[in-house]
Amino acid sequence: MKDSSIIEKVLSRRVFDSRGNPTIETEIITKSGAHGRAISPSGASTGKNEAVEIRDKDEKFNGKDVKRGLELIDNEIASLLIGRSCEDQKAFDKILNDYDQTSQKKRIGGNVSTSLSIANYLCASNLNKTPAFNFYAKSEKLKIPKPEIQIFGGGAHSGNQNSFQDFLIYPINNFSYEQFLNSVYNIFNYTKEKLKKNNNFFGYCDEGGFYPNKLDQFDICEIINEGILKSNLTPNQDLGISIDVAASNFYNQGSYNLYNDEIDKIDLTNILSKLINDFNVSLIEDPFYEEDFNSFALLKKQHTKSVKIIGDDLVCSNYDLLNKAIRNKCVDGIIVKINQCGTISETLEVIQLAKKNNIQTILSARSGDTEDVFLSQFAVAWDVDMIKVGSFSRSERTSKWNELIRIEEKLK
Ligand code: 2PG
Ligand code: MG
Repeated sequence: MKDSSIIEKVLSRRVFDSRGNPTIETEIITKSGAHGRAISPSGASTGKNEAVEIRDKDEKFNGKDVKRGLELIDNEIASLLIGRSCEDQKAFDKILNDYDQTSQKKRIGGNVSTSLSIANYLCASNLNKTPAFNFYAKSEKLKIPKPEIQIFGGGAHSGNQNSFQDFLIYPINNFSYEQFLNSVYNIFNYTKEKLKKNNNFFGYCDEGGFYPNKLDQFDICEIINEGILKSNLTPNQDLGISIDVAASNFYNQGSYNLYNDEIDKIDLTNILSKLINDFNVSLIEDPFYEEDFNSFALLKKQHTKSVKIIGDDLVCSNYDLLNKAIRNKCVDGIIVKINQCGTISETLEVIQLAKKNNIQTILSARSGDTEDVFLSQFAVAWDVDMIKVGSFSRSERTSKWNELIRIEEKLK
């Protein structure tokens, strides 16, 4: 073990995320002064099988404070990490998991482990004087993954104003990153003007996209299609439309409450089929309740040629659940979120398993995110297929799109 890689200090503090909620920031510093710092993001429409956050549940910050997690780091975990090498990420993450000993990080807290694990990874990259986008790179030829950018938001991110959670666009054609961002700018602004003109503008959701009033999923997709055409592009040829249904959010005991209508999974399948057939939707995330593997598989089979089915809450970046989804032919791709499993090592294992089985990987931010840009860097280093960090407004979102602009410059 190089002396310079030995961890000397583990610092922690309470900071605030993009919803203004408390969250954990940690710093890992080695003897030689190498340094990594990371903030834990936080989801709102969380999957049942995610690593759980530990929060204080007392009066302060409406029960959302993270003091207990900070005390855990300072009083118990820091001493387990100090004196170890930051360069052995697996050993570092094993210490966190050995301390925890639960299946969902209930003891250590997914928010504690995520922040520490990422800070350590960034520290090792700093020690090696290698930018994080190139650190332990998984491909010879680094590239910017396809971005998925939100135009409309909904579900848990908008006070449930509209039922589906995300309506996004992504490049199909061989666009440069710059060209794609230019079209997103046009479509985003076209949408804003159109909503205002028709009195449908209600607000901005947690990830910076619009949420309208009096518009359903078909109206919303209609506007996105119009926006694409107005930018002299063709839906389904140049740009794809994708949806995160986040169906668990409006599911209750066998039925789905869509815009206050109780419907069953057959009705929901019909709605999704219409979006695929008539509204150019070509990528659908979490179309059904997170435990309904069969319905995922059925929809995938019905529309094999025209749509890709993506699992987020279904898989929760969990190795065993991904294996189950692969066995049951449920998905073409998965959302990967570091804090769903809680460490870098587990995230990389999931990505590896996905790649081995030809499953697309989409690295994703959370709806409560921060100014940190490590996600853009990791997306390039880990050679994921796509990246999804929200919309084209709010700095915790644009910071990540902007970081990809900087990385692209360096890759030329
Ligand atoms: C999702 C994410 C990010 P949340 O469902 O894909 O959009 O939302 O972070 O609230 O789980
Ligand atoms: Mg999702």
